[in-house]
Amino acid sequence: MFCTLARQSRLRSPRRKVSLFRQANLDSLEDRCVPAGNVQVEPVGTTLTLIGDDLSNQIRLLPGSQPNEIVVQGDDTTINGSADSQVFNGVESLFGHLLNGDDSLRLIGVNISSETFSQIFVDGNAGDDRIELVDTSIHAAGAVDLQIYGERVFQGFASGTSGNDIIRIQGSSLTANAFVSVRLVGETNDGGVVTGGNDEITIADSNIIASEGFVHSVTVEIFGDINTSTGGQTSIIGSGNDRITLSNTTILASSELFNFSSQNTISVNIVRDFNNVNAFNPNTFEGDDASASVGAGNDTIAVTNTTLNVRGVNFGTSQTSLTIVGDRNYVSGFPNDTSSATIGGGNDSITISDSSVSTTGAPSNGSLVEIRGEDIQVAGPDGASTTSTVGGGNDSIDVENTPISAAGEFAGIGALEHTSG
Ligand SMILES: [Ca+2]
Ligand SMILES: [Ca+2]
Ligand SMILES: [Ca+2]
Ligand SMILES: [Ca+2]
Repeated sequence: MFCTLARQSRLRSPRRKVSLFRQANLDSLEDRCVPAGNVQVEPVGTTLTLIGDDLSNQIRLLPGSQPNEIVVQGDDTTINGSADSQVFNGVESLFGHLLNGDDSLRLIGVNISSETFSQIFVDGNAGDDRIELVDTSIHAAGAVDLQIYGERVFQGFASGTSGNDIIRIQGSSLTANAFVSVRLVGETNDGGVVTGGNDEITIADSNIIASEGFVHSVTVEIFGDINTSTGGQTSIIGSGNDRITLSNTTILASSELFNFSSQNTISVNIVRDFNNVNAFNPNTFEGDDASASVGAGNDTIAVTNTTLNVRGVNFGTSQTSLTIVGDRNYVSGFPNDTSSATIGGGNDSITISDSSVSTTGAPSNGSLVEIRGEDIQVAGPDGASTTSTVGGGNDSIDVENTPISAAGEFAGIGALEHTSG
């Protein structure tokens, strides 16, 4: 899909015996999506802002000679108008908007640490974007907040994009002494159109850890598509063939060093397609028709070789929860107005294997794994017309070799809830 792939595979090719015909094809492919343009990179306090342009920008963020030093390298893309890489010191947070074009932003081997708070926010915007953290370490004494969006589409912004994005956290470490929050979203769509929306979202070989403080909380949210319509809006996402993978990863909230901690929790939520429709129009304070639809697609969610563990003594509660939802339709109606949410058919699969979910250390401990093929909530007053539709297909849910356990002095509850649609 991406120009980067086409380019790299050609560059790595040991032999260059390519027929003229094929050469011409490759060249035309590259011409269509050749990296270009300029990314404006500016430090604002300890935050590095990266703003692309409407061309296909391709940049790498590489480590400098010391922690919190970042080398920004453009690949056929200029940085602040220059073809040379540029070095920035004292970086604790990143804020990126890549705008139109098939953009690539990759952090490779970057090392950031903060005595307070670190936030990494990247929005690929319209286009088929690739956003990656590879072998990267982000640590903060307080909180780490990572948010990556393939695009955030609105009625008048980024609408019409194909939105086939790749978001990948690979071999990386996100750690804090209190809070770690990770939010990876293929697309949010508030009243616009996404023609494709086939996203690949991966967390692999990584550590997401809150420990060594007084309160420990880890939140991971992965959404393929979030379609939100209020009164008067129609939100459309195309095929939505999303692939979401969480593998070989440790997610830990631990108070082992401070046994007077009050709360340790882990919450992991993975939702593939989510339509949220409300016929109330917040601008007019009246009702209006509203609809949201995600097209058919063969989606997969796989959680493999992954550990979710809350541990260490505390005086409050410890809880670990893993929730996986295939299709979620929430519809709220308004009298005399029509609101509908539709998710097309497809052969969807949800797999959890060779993983564990465990909670220990508090007086009361809970471990909950909840898998829902479909999660539907429809509410409407008298006179409202509300519809939720989820297409058919051969869906499968498999849970293999995944112990769920909780143990405590007073209470320990481990549960697996399982509904398929
Ligand atoms: Ca883009
Ligand atoms: Ca761009
Ligand atoms: Ca995008
Ligand atoms: Ca999607």
